[in-house]
Amino acid sequence: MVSRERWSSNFPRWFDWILEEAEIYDYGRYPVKGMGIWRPYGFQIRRRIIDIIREVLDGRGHEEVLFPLLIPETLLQVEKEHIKGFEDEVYWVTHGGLEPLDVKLALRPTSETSITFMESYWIKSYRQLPKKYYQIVSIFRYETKATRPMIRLREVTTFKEAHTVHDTFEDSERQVLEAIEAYKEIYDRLAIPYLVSKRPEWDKFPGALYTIAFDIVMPDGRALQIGTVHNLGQNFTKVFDFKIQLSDESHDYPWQTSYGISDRIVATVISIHGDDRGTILPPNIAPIQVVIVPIPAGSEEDRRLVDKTVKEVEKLLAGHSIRVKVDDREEVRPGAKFYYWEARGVPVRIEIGPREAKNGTVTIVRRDTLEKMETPVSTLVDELDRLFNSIYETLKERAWNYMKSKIKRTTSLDEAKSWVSERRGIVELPWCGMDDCAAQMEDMLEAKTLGTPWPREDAPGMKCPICGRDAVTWIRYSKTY
Ligand code: P5A
Ligand code: ZN
Repeated sequence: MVSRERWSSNFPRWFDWILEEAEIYDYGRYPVKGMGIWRPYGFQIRRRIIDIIREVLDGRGHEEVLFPLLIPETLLQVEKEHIKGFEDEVYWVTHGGLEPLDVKLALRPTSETSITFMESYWIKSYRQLPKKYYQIVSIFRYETKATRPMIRLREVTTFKEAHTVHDTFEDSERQVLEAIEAYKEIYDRLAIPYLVSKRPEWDKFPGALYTIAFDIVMPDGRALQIGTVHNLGQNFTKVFDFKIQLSDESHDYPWQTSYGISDRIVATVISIHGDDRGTILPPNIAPIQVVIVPIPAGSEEDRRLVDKTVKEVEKLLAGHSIRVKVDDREEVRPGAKFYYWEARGVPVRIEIGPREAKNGTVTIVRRDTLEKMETPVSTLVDELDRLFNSIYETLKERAWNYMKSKIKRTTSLDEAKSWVSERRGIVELPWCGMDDCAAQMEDMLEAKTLGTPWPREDAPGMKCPICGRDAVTWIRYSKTY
């Protein structure tokens, strides 16, 4: 049993507590490290998030596909930077039964190689482009940093990977922008804030020209990368000798991008909207949007009236496609039920006692502010509609304000150092653009660089705190997950 923890003061423990308390995800019991189990309540949250991802990508012309889990070593090792980046993270299948395999098979750590290989058969002409594929699958990475539920897994079970092909570099650049817009839309719909950075050369995706990353600040002040968009250039198409016919009849290697998000997006929704009582789910992804708790009191007749009203209200809401649940457990007292559903993040609680039943009203409690109000049943559906909207807006604004308060722009290395070491969030310092200076700042701050603001920002009149030269932009640092 993980004991209840405060969200603000001991976030990692709080996260373990909520996954267990709300029966979202079982982690640490299954006898393979880095692999967790989605329990029914968590699975439903995850499914609704995946629905949003699909809607956003499908709406922007992406096509869903499904590739094999196994990638032969001969494919995986074609792109040199790529295999160098992943070689110490790959799980290998070496046997089929008792027979050693001729060619080792990797459990995909990502699918650039297998997808590019097949695209070279399917795509012959610029007329077929742009092409935008995606799949939502498990990937495997033998992570050596401390594994964590949903956040650093060895089996990433909710890996959405998009892969696109273009006839020109310009079109791949346009695709990077589109991917960033698509991700913003996904995060927005989950009320998740984000900070967009261009990763430094040494931290880009293996095989990419450059990487744009989305980060958020978790409640413990550490940054978590929640998504990345890569321009792959012609790096993969060249090594797979994948050529297409261009509009001027010539032949050339096409251009690619890829972008991914993972289980981390679920971890983020649960965490960023939490408080000491548990999580607070945005109504659009909450498996249960309204829980009705009958308040038993008064005479036998009163109780019957309450029961009848509860059933009527349940039917009314279900009839309007509101995901409603009646908690009619007799052995549990109302107070314990409140606690139970608050931890699970149900956005709205309705209480119905004899007084409400007689008046034709219900008492509504919103999970985000814990405000109480009484509403006539006759206008309840409209009221809930308004409330769901208001809860979403409140969560979003709260999360954005929280993140903004965790980002500090400063010219002083000392101030930056105390900001990150006290786990207060991300710092931004002026930077001359030299890798050496960025690396020195990493050492001095004992923090990782997230890279530079995207879109790019100037730092007029500022000096690099390491070498004293004119700063060309800002650079971000933080303790990270
Ligand atoms: C883009 C999709 C890629 O793999 N290939 C296909 C590209 N990019 S990435 O940055 O390496 O991963 C995409 C996102 O997945 C999350 N992530 C993880 N989540 C949980 N556990 C892990 N071990 C893990 N590794 C990566 C990150 O959010 C990352 O941005
Ligand atoms: Zn410098």
